Amino acid sequence: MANIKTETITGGRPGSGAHRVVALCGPYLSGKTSLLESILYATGAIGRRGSTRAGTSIGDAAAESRKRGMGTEINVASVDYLGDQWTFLDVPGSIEFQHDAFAALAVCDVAVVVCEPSPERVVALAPLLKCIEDRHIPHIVFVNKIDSAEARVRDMLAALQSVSTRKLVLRQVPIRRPLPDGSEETVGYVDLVSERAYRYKSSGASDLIEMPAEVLPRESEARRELLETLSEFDDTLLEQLIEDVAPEKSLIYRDLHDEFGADQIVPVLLGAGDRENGVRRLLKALRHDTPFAAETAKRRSLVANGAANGTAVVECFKVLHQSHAGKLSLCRVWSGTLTEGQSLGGHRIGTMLRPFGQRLDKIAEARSGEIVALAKVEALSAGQMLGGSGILPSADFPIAPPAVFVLALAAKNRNDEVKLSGALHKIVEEDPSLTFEARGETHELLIKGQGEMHLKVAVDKLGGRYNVAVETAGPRVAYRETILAGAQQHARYKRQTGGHGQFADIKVEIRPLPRGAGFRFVDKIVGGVVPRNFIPAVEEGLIDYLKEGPLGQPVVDLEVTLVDGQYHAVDSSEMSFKMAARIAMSEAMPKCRPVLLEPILKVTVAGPSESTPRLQRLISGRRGQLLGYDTRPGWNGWDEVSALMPEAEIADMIVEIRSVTQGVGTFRTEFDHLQELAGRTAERIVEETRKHQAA
Ligand SMILES: Nc1nc2c(ncn2[C@@H]2O[C@H](COP(=O)(O)OP(=O)(O)OP(=O)(O)O)[C@@H](O)[C@H]2O)c(=O)[nH]1
Ligand SMILES: [Mg+2]
Repeated sequence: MANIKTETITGGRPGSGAHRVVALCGPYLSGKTSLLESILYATGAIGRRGSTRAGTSIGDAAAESRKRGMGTEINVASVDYLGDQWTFLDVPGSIEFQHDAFAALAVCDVAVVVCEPSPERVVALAPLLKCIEDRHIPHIVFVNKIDSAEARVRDMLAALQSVSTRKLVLRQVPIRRPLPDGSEETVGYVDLVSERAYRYKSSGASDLIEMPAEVLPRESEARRELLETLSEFDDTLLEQLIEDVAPEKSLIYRDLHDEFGADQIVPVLLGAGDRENGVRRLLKALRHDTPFAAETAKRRSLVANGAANGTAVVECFKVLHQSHAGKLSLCRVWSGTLTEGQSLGGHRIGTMLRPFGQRLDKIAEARSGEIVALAKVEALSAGQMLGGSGILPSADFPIAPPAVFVLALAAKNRNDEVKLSGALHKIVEEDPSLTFEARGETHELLIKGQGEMHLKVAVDKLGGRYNVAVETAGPRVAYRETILAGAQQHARYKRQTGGHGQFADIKVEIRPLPRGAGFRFVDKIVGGVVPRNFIPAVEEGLIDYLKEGPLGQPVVDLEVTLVDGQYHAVDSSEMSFKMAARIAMSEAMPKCRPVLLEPILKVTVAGPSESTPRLQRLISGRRGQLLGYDTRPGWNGWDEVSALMPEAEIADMIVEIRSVTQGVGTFRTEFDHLQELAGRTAERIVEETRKHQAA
């Protein structure tokens, strides 16, 4: 298949009216939504600047976000800026909502990584930078909250470089002023290419000022570093530096543009998003250097999907279910123009909406590059492309991270069960990093996600948006039991009630089998002492009993042999042999030294190398048996610790893992084996099971 035709895409130079998409990402509470607010204000899209703290921002207007003062899903807002259209995708920073960040990164032309000015916290950027670098997304680092920065910018830069495999290029140096208490405050910046100095204002564009003499030595040092980095990719610039020729500014701008677009360098800008400081500088950098949709489509090798003669191709990156609008598929148009009422690949395009925070503006057409919400295209979900050839999976769309936190969920009102299942389907479609599963063996509905907060937000949505009140509990462990000794048992079932009686008599031999063997039934009846047609009923009776053994758990790894029996020509029936089998087992099993089996999982915990010893201690503290550790493939400076751990210790383990890894650690599991469990823990489990079964 051919690549998406680049000529069908408008633009290619700033001011041509093209649509470009920016992902605003970065760690939890680094100031992305506040920065978005300032961008909207600075570009004239809103007349008053709200704040996330006061609950008045355009972003975070969803009830779940406002309640917690944090982002819980993508905020989308488009603006007009100097003749171009820009859509900003402001994503939640919490690692528990990371999948939304990855979805936005999949479709953006550029990423702005917003971080706090604290060198000790750069570790929090690692998972995000890894995703951005793996996908070769051109990105800018915006060091935010510069007003409250205590560390020096050069230390911040060094820390950032330690988590970035791309070369960082500082574009600005701060102008600082000493405060009476001996500390300093940042009052402006020098732009290292134009060599102009600016003073921040509490609101609005910064003032151009004369370069303060005291900042000059730092400025020339930083500028030299910038030029040296650029010269690594440009021989002309390298020669000029060697010959001590001052390079033309146009050459520097061109190098910055090209090497940024090729994902070779990462510009670092400074600012304070909540007060518009550095915001216009950021917008200008975006305007000049952000690749256009056609270049992004090329970077991703997006296939044409029937994009001939201007046929539109769109990619869905997020689904929203709204009470009034129904299903909305948030899409990026990669080529062609989409018009309301048209048919695309066999699907009717109905109402089209442009999101602005919670507001949805109706539009009649969506052009290439644009972000649009398509109403009621039921078949279209995140990670799919829709074009002339219909719906196809989008090849490089990020896969949702594996679940690391599990809860059992139940509707408070039994009549709500159908409603609950419908609501869960919608919530999971909105957020593929959330899954649910009905687990028959423990009779639980499990909801699995990325952490406590993630699941709490899901529970809030169930109550708030779908009106289903639910209660949650820790998940139960699927224990098993087995036997350590064998036994022989004779059992007779006999009833005489008026006419037809019931009669069955059997003799069985029980013996333990090795782990993993399951249940085996052996028939050794000779001479028809138990007629052929009743033997399956005996097996059925055994299996029925084994669903819950003497310790209250399903019984595994044993063999039962039917060795002898008797029957009665009139009174015997399948039913009576089934009963006899049950009686034999209930009498024999307590004598077979039953023992509890607990599931043991192979666990691989990943985190930055400096946290490895703490992760090992955490595992040992949770009855884990360490198997070893190694470097994490593809992750610079990260380790993976592997261990065998009881399932019971894993349900809430992520909370502790995050607390010793600055929030970035994670783990995956796979079932390994069942292991005998004795002693006090076993007694406690048996007692709890009895209580639960009695309830
Ligand atoms: N001092 C200072 N505080 C800021 C700045 N930008 C944001 N904040 C504060 O930082 C906090 C978090 O801001 P948000 O904009 O909600 O952060 P966010 O990155 O969107 O947060 P999540 O989406 O939850 O990850 C708020 O209390 C803001 O007022 C800034 O430039 N300087
Ligand atoms: Mg936010």
